[in-house]
Amino acid sequence: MAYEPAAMLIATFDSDGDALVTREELEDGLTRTFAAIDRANTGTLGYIAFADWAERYLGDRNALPSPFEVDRDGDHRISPRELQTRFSEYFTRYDRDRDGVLTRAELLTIRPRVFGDDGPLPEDGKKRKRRR
Ligand SMILES: [Ca+2]
Ligand SMILES: [Ca+2]
Repeated sequence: MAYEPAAMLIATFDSDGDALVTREELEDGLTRTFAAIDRANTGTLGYIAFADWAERYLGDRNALPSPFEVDRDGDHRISPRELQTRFSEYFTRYDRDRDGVLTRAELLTIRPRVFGDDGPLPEDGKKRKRRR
């Protein structure tokens, strides 16, 4: 069992301590992390600043999501909306029972241990189509 970096970050956004994360808590939490890195208040983060964000909040500069998948319009800047959109997708993927709330169990990734199989790739491990 493991927590993906994005799942770990989402878990920290539980602001009322009930160990559940709502979409509202997710949005508020992301807004706070964005503002903490965007100290100059420019409104967007370049890829270097995004790596700073990832290092601080995901634990590693190369942790997923990558800037390439977050930067939907490809302008090499990460806007708050782009960050919210990417994490909204994570929320949808993790919310297995579709009740709009993430439990710790839903955030946990359980990888079956099968010999010769390194487990299912998370959705984000595969190449994603840029746009549909
Ligand atoms: Ca962008
Ligand atoms: Ca749920």
